[in-house]
Amino acid sequence: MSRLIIVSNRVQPPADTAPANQGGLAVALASALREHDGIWCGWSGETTDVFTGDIRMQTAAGVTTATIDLEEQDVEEYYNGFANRTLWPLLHHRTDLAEHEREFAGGYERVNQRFADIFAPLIEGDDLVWVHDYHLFPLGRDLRQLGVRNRIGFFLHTPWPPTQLLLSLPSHRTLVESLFDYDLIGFQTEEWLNNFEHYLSTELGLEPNADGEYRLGERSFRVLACPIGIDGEEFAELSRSPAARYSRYRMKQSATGRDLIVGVDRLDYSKGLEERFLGYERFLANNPEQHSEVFLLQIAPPSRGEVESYQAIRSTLDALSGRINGNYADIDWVPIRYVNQGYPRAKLAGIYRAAKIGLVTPLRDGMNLVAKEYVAAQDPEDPGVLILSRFAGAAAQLKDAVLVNPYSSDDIADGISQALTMRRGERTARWEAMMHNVTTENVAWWLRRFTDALEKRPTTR
Ligand code: GDG
Repeated sequence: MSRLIIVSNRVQPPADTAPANQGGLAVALASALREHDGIWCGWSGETTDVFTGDIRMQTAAGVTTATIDLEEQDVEEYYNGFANRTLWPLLHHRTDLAEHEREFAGGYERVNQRFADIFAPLIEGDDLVWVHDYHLFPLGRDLRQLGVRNRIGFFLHTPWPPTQLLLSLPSHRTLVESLFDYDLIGFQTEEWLNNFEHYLSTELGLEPNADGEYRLGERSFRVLACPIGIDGEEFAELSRSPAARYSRYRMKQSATGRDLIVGVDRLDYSKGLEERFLGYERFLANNPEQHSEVFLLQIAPPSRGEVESYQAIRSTLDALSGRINGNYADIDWVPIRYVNQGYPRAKLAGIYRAAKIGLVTPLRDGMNLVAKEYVAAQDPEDPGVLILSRFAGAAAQLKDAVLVNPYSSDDIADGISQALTMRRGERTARWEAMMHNVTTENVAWWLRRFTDALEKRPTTR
């Protein structure tokens, strides 16, 4: 089996030294690297006064990482700038929030070039190179210019937007043309893939050839819809671990017989938190008899706090949760517990298991791993109900969730009522179907499908 060189913006330390709030993607990539020998390359998350290009190589928990530090200006222009102020909102259909600044685009190009210069020498023989996410769209092109001829694949974790929205990006054509230096491009769902193919067809006049390739001059790629999964068995086991049991016990104690509705999301406008709070408020308004019977626990660790739109969402949510609690709380009941910190995974697993409802309502999401984790953590004898936005990539697989339109407060409110009154037989039937998906289309399946497809591409470079 070929070695796997993974490149992503951030490299998280392997599991045994990981911060407690390590996310699902980090866990997924680390397990990919344990299976294939290889190296995980990217930014350390640290800054330096002057870029030196020194690589820090580390091996821990069976995973080798290669990291570099970036300059403040790099972080400002590439990460906070082009990646998170321009691309992220655009990819999530928020053209209103996307900022188009020349220096952001310049910093993005510079950092991608730096990644290529520094990491290209680590690529050997028949290594497979797998580039991740929107921070690194042009990296394939930059690696080719340095003479890398290995197979290189790219996977996009976010949605790919409809063509009319993408056209608002001044450099849309350069960006898409640079993708032809990859051999394989993966998307989370058919929908994002279809949007991409629509662009290729309408803007570049391209259709796939008989081999299913898109070709531009000498360069060609294949495309694949390949939804990311979690390690469902491992997460289910984690939810039964002593740490999770203790967390579930604590949660149940503090719930004092009330039904828990849980939400867990990075504090991000794409996650639909404001709309979720409004939907819950509508539920409270429509169901006075349910007051004191339920509560919503929203865990929302802050992210990208340097970006203004993230500061704005934070103050909106502070105000909204304050208003709802102010209007509805009683001396012994608070309708929303809203916390801005991360928790260890085992603790989270116990909280998911204690919750009667998992409320996952992003306005747009590439996949959404929280939905899958919530399913995996349920007690098979008495599972809770997943309420899921139809606009999350995960909705294409988790069809037995209660699917809602996250923009509609009524829809969210009705979903909560439906879930709270759902009989055990229906809950179990829905959960079994979803659990089957979570454990079969799991992270190992995702990894294998992508790397197999990449390995099968003929070497033409
Ligand atoms: C991007 C795409 C796609 C959250 N809070 C805590 C915590 N988390 C973990 C969750 C989950 C992960 O972070 C979040 O994953 P999501 O998939 O929900 O969302 P993004 O961060 O936006 O991820 C998304 C994903 O990439 C993978 O392709 O699904 O669509 O946007 O694993 O559990 N983990 C811990 N404590 C927390 O407080 N330990």
